[in-house]
Amino acid sequence: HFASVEMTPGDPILGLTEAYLADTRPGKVNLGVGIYYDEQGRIPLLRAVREVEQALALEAKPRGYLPIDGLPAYTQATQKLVFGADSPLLAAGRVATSQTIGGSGALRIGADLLKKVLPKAKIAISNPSWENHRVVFSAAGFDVVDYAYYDAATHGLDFAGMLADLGKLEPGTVVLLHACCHNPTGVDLTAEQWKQVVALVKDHNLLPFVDMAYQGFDKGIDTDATAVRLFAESGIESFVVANSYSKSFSLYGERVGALSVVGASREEALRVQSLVKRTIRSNYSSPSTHGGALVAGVLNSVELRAMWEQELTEMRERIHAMRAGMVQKLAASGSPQFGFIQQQAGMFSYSGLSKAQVDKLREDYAIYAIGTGRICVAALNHANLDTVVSAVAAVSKA
Ligand code: PLP
Ligand code: TYF
Repeated sequence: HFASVEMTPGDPILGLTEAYLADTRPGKVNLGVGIYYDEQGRIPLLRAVREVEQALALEAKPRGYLPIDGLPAYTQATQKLVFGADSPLLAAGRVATSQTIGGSGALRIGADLLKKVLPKAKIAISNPSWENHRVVFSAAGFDVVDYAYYDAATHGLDFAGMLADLGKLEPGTVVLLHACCHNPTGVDLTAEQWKQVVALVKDHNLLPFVDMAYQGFDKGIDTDATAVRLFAESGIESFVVANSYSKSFSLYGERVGALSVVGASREEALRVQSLVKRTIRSNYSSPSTHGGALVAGVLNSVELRAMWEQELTEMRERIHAMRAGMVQKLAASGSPQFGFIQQQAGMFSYSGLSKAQVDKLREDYAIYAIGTGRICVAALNHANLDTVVSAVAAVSKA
């Protein structure tokens, strides 16, 4: 039956981790995959999460099925985090939120939902974007086009190009926007630029699909949700948000995310939610119990929520410190051209290193980065920073 199956190319990011793990050189550094590591180079288990986990273990609850759209304590807390506790949209009952299998699951359920509602619509993603955006929306049957985003000359945003491209899209086109900490570039919009994008999207009757996988990783929980809050205030009838707790709770493998669909009214949101549930049912029936219980346990406790916010702040500030340290040390090593790394936000930086330079980093220095030049600055620490800096300085002079 499977004789005709050919090898399908694997995920280049996850494939790089396999190569890294197989590397026996001491002092190797993995700047490939987007995971936050602490100062000791470990994936943290947050203190607030551990508290809930210990309490859950003592309770030893039975594991029945969750509702198709997840744990209500989880989806309600998620809505408040994403839209703001005082959001008029929430008060009006216009947001339909479902627990999903990570942010990736939210993207896929959202894609399947939109394909049913708008079968002819295309989706526009940034150039470049997280490669899985193309993979997921193509798999759901979408024609994927792109809009200008990154300007290699400035290592910043091509805002004029972005507005021009968005302005050319047909009404009804879905526009995928990264809320903050753009993956892979680290280049974000200012609040002022978001206002212009929101106005354009509204004017041209485009459908925004906001992907928020890094809330709290740049400036803070509310500031990082500026795009969502501006769409909410804009009077736009409908938009979609996928959010993920993988990074903000350091719960990668628990697969915790959510899909929120904003409708024109409470009644419309209820109808949309019934279709979302049908879509989830036809994919995987219902989400898993443990990860959602952890996040809900933290967000619904005043004390644990404060503890989590403190830990999130520590992660964010550590990333900022590593960016600053890298830029400063590179300048001191005779490579002052990397100042832009400090302006970029979140876990990633498009370093401007070429494919040949990235290959040299891996082959000669056991430092792993993505071929596009993307590095994960959240994997830097005081023990590996000097190694990385001297290698980057060496390959950029060669
Ligand atoms: N969206 C973006 C931009 C991401 O970088 C990620 C990273 O993993 C995701 C979505 C998916 O999140 P999750 O790991 O929760 O599926
Ligand atoms: O971009 C990254 O590195 C993260 C993690 O198929 C990731 O978003 C990478 C690839 C993938 C799933 C998650």
